[in-house]
Amino acid sequence: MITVHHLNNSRSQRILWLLEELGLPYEIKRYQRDPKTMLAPPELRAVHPLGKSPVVTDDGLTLAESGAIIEYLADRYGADRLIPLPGTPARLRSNYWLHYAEGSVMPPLLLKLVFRRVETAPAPFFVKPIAKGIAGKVQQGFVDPQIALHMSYMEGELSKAEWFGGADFGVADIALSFPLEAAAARGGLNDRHPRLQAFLQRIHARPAYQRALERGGKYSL
Ligand SMILES: N[C@@H](CCC(=O)N[C@@H](CS)C(=O)NCC(=O)O)C(=O)O
Repeated sequence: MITVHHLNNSRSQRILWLLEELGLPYEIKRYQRDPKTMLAPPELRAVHPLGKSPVVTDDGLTLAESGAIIEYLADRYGADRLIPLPGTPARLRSNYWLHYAEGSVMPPLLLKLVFRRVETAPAPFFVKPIAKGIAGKVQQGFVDPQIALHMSYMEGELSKAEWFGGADFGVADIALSFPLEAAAARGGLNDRHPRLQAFLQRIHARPAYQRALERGGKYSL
C-alpha cells in the first residue's frame, strides 16, 4: 500500500492529487505544522532524515523530493498516462518542468515568504524599521523581479499549448501547481498572467484535484 506522509498546507497535496488522477489506493499519515515556526513535527524525521513533506513509502521504498516521487509513481503506476515515455522529447520536456518547479521557480517564492515574515515578525521597536527596510529592499530589488520573470516565462509557455507538457495534461502540470498557487497567494501571479490564472481554474475544476482536497484536508498557502 502506498503511504503519503502528508503535512498540512504543503507540497504533499500534489502527491495526493497525482494519486487521485491515477486512481490508485493509498493511505495518508498526517502531520501538522508547528503554528509558530511552520516547521514539520519531529516525527517526520523518523520517516526521512530531513523531516520534510512529501515523503512516500511504497513496497519497502522510502521516497522524498516531490519531483522524484511524481516520476516514480507515474512511471510505475501510470500505464503511459500523465507521463511521456522515457527517452522521448516529450519526456525531456516533462522532466524539465519537474526540476524547474522545485529548482528554479520555488526558491524566489520561498524567499518572498521569508522576507514577508521578517517584515511582520515581532521585534524590539528600534529593530523593526531596520528589519522592515532591509526586507523591503531585498524584495523590490531581487525577489519580486525574479518572481515576475518566472511568471512571464510560464505565461508565455502556455501561449504555445494548453498544458505545460503540450496538448495533454500531465505530471508537469501537477508539479507546477504548487509554485503557481503560491505565487497567486503571495504575490507575483496577477492580472498580467491571464493564461496562468486560467490554468489554475482548469486544474482546480478537475474532479481528481477536488477529491485530493477532500482527502488532504484544509489547504491554504
Ligand atoms: N524540494 C522538496 C521540498 C520539501 C519541503 O520543503 N517541504 C515543506 C512543505 S511544502 C516542508 O516539509 N516544510 C516543513 C519543514 O521544513 O519543516 C520537495 O519538493 O519535496
